Parts: sequence; C-alpha cells; structure tokens
Amino acid sequence: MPIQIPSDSDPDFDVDEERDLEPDYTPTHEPHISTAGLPFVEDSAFGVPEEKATSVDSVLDPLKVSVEIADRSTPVVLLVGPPASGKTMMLVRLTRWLKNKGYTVTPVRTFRPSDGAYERMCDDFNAMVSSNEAAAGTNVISFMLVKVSYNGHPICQILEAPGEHYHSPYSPESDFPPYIHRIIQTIPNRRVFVILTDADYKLQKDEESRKLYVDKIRRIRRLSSPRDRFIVVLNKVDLTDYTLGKGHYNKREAYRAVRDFYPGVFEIFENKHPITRFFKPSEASFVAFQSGVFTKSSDGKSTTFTAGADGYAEELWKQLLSYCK
Ligand SMILES: Nc1nc2c(ncn2[C@@H]2O[C@H](COP(=O)(O)OP(=O)(O)OP(=O)(O)O)[C@@H](O)[C@H]2O)c(=O)[nH]1
Ligand SMILES: [Mg+2]
Repeated sequence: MPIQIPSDSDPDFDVDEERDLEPDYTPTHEPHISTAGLPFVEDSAFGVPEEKATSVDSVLDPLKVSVEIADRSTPVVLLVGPPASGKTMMLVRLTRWLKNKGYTVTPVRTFRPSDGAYERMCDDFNAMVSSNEAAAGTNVISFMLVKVSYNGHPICQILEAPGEHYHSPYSPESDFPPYIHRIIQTIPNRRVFVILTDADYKLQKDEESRKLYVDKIRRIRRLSSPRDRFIVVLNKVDLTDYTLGKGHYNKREAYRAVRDFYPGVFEIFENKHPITRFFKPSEASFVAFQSGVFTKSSDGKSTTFTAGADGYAEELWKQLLSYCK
C-alpha cells in the first residue's frame, strides 16, 4: 500500500496512530526475502564520508556552546545521531521536499546569537539546500535551527546539531553538553526526537560504540518529558537489501535489522502501561529513510548529491506532523 500523504494544501491531516510500530508489524509492502547474512549490506559504496572542511563548529567547545530557542511553543524536532549518520542531509532532503509541497523552511537567526559564521550559514541556507554538490550541504550546513511553517503558521523547529554532541566516537561515554540538557529538560516546547541509526555498516562497525549510542538514547528517554515523542529511523536504507524501489521498503526487515544491529534500542520505548500496551506496544514509531544518492567524481574530488525517492521524506514528515500537532 503506498504511503498516504496529505494534499499539498493541507498539512493538517489525520495520522493513523496505529502506524506506531507493533512487534508484529505487518509490512505495508510485498515481503522481501533478504539473502544477506548481516543485517546491513557490508559493501557500502560510500564508506567513510569525505573529510569535512574545518568550520567554526568543529572548533567549538561543546561545553561552551550557547544557543537560544526564542519560540517557546512550537515543537522542537531534534535530529539525533552519531557523526556522519546523515542528519544534515536529512535536513537538506526534507527541506527540499517541504518547499516543493508549499511549506516555508527558514533558518532561525536568533538560535546562535552574535555568531558571524552562523549568520552566513543562514544567508546561504537556500543555496546550499538546492545545491547538488553534496559537500555544500554536509560541510556548510551544520548546527542550525530551522523553522517549518505553512501559510505563516509555524509547525515545528528542526535542530540539526553536530553528531559528536550526541555521541562522540572519541569520548563515547561522555555526557551531552549542557546546551543539549537545557533543550531536553528545560524548554517547555514538546520535543520530537528523530533517532538515527545508520545502515552504513562500515561506518558504524564498532559494536561497543553502537552499544554506547543505545545507552545515550536510553538517557534521552529518561530525561524526556511525557509529552515528548520518538521516531527511530533506519537511515541510508539504500545501503541495505530492504528497499523495494520508489521510496518503498520492507518495514519488517528494516525494523529487525535495527533491532539486531543496535541491541536494546526498541526496548527503551516499550510501553509498560498495563492496558494501553496491548494496542500500542511501543512509544516510538519506526521509519526508514534515504536522503539520496552520493556519486563521487572520477577524480574523487567531489560528490554529487541526487535526492532520493519522495516516499521517504513523505513518510517521515507525516509522522513528524502527527507528533507536532
Ligand atoms: N547512501 C547514503 N549515504 C548517505 C545518506 N545520507 C547521508 N549519507 C552519507 O553520509 C555522509 C554524512 O552525512 P551528513 O548528513 O553530513 O551526516 P551528519 O549526521 O550531519 O554528520 P555530522 O554533522 O558530522 O554529525 C554524507 O556525506 C553521505 O556520504 C543516504 O541517505 N544514503
Ligand atoms: Mg551534520
């Protein structure tokens, strides 16, 4: 069954709550027989991403980062994931898709006050989002807050922060920086956590690091408030055997792959309520996502980004929208 999306003119549509993942989730697409022994295809064409340009963010001390969320009512969507798990490209892809659907996506300039580099990032945001040069997105857009509106009505604010602020491979046991604690614990807005798991098996091959990342997710869950919502994402699904073409994928297989590759991640969201758990076993929903295809030039010096199928952006947005009401 194709993914249902709202009409272009009406973002205020109803979402079937039963889309929340159940252990016995019935895939919406034809079953796909995976021949891979590993949960993810090991032979990723994209391995380790290109080295990022030195930006102001890479030299920012996370302990000293100061951010400002001036809008205290519009929900905040946090893209959570380790470095290079695809948060920036998810923001780029989602922004392109939303703009095509008539939404407005604008950088929140007050987010990092008196930061010249951030000002320039905000100025360049539109150009970067439409660029097909992958580096334009991943190297230039970093650590931003953008606001998504429809007909002037704000729907959510999306935070894309450096992956090492959530989970650093160099200090995997360190706590979140204070600014993340403040966002998780003190602002009154509803939060929607988009928890990225990375299908790039080569990049996330360190089992201990994945385990510690799951511990971080558990910590976020504990610190969160009952109003907050969670979406677990299998990102870069194009690197797996679970794609069925045109934005369709085998959800049951994708879910199992994440469960096996990131042990314990779904247990964090088990609904323990004695009654509601029967019809809503998980407090997190689950989707797969692909930003696009990244094609390296023959000299290896540049990478072209081609947006992936609309279905992934549509499904993620539909879920986000249902949580941002
Ligand atoms: N195959 C595939 N690769 C992807 C996808 N999204 C991102 N990538 C790859 O992952 C790299 C890193 O993506 P980013 O979006 O910069 O990752 P990030 O999570 O923002 O990384 P940090 O800013 O360092 O935390 C990209 O340069 C691509 O090579 C995807 O949907 N499919
Ligand atoms: Mg990024």
